[in-house]
Amino acid sequence: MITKLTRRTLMALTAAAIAVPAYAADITLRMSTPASETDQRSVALAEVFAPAVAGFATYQPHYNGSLIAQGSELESIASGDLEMSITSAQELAQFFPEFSIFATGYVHQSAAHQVAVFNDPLMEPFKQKVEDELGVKLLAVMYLGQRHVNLRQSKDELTVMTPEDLAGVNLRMPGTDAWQFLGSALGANPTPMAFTEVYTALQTGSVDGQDNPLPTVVDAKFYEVTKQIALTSHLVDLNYVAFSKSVWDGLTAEQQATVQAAAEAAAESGRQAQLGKEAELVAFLTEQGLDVYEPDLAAFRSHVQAQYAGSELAASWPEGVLDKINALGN
Ligand code: KDO
Repeated sequence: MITKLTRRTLMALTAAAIAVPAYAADITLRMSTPASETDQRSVALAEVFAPAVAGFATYQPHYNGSLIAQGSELESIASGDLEMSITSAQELAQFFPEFSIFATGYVHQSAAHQVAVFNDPLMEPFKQKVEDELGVKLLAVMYLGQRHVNLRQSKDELTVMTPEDLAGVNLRMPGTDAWQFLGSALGANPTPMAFTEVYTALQTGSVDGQDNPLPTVVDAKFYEVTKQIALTSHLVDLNYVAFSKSVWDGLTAEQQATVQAAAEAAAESGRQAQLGKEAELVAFLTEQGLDVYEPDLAAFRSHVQAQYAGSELAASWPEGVLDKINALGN
């Protein structure tokens, strides 16, 4: 949990970083992510973003959390030690609790809904706060996909139809409050763990399962060490292309426009690729011997929504924003 002191320290660091503008002629954009090089968001940034900005900046990606540990990327951008990351609403909620609204189960309905929300005026105060207080610009929304429950147990050993079936299941979730809340809201026993540790934890049985979209289950090879996927679709998950404001402020207006367009184009390319993979991977996973099936979605939705209603997280959501998000959906 980030303390108020830490947040004040970060704001001071950010102010210091902003005071030293980057030189637009020779810019290296270090990007750190826990994702692999073959993750569709990584591919999109390398193949679409990097060439678009190559005239004035060198894009330098670092994968698998090899430069900065998962969850520390925003602090690193704020302190001037990193230029870019693929951040999450859950990570932003560590600094600004109201971001938990975008990390809440069964709120976003689709990739298109995410884009509509990100481009809507409702998002402006959220973006502005991150920029002003953390020195991070959120350039575009990336689609990670529909998260599902992926377990070591076979379906014969444990069939997951309702949240009650997850009672006592040690479900790895990423290590922030918003993620842990979601794990509990699903009915499971959430265990915080960095993404890069998950394969081994599943292999050795130190957790019973994890939740991620199908393309991640395949890319990270979690299917090798698990036996079933209950298609709970509990979170249509997103990330943001996060960019250092101090670097941004050192760019010319034309370069800023190029960076902005490049981030949006990469996000769109990654979104289409990820949607394509989601559509085809049930067949692949079934061929690998996993049981992939749909539980009682109404039971999961109503249980999860009931956990958020009246919660401390929900108390941080600005008045009327949930209604606006819902109105932008179906
Ligand atoms: C994960 O740790 O499960 C997660 O899916 C959380 C996302 O916000 C994102 O950071 C992602 O990992 C990494 O990019 C690895 O795919």
